[in-house]
Amino acid sequence: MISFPPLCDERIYFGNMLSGIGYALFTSLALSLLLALPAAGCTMSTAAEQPETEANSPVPNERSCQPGPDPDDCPESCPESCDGIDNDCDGLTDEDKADQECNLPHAVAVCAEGVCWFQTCEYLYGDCDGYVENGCETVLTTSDNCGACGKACERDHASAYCDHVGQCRFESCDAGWGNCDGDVYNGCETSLNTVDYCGRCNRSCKSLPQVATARCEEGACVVEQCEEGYQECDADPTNGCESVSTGGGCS
Ligand SMILES: [Ca+2]
Ligand SMILES: [Ca+2]
Ligand SMILES: [Ca+2]
Ligand SMILES: [Ca+2]
Repeated sequence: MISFPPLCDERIYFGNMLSGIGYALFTSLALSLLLALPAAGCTMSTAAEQPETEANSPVPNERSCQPGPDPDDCPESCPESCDGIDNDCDGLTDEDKADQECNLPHAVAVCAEGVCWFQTCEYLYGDCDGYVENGCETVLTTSDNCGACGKACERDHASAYCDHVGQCRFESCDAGWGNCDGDVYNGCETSLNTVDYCGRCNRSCKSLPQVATARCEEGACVVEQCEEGYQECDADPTNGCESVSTGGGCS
């Protein structure tokens, strides 16, 4: 088993930030981060500081070791392992091949100074439970984790879905509600059962012809009182009080 040291704050921040950026970008940034961490105040553990673990111990011989080139300096040659030792006797310690041992599910981890370091998550995966050991266990294309850990895909009074790239997509308004400001991020913010927005966004009961007062009932305008000299005779509120009053009622 390979041990993974706890993340320092800068690493966590960097990982979260990267979860919203393209994978191609973060891979290059992740490598630069590795080089910049000590100077940035993110103390990097060294093999000497780590508790005695398997990762810091000599690798057992069962890993297809063979006699080494030098009986004194390198008596046996083994596959390179992330342990601070030049296992394969090529003069390089924990070189690229050791990174392959730092496998975490859906995560990028590299070997440095004898220890595997969690770098960041693969695109559309998140380390949402905070346990490095299981890597980035959460897929970020669900309604509960859409693009980021814990970021729910919800819109007020509307249906929405999380798409294949972790973007929350507006779908449609709930009945009786309208997206009258055109902003899908606040969902369908307007009740469509008011005098100003009756049944749809651009229908106001206040602007009906020759109507003094009207109300909205279940998304339809209802004339309450006509302006003087007019009357409502055709039971169609959309044309307001369409008839000139003769004083004798509707004929
Ligand atoms: Ca080596
Ligand atoms: Ca995890
Ligand atoms: Ca809106
Ligand atoms: Ca009418």
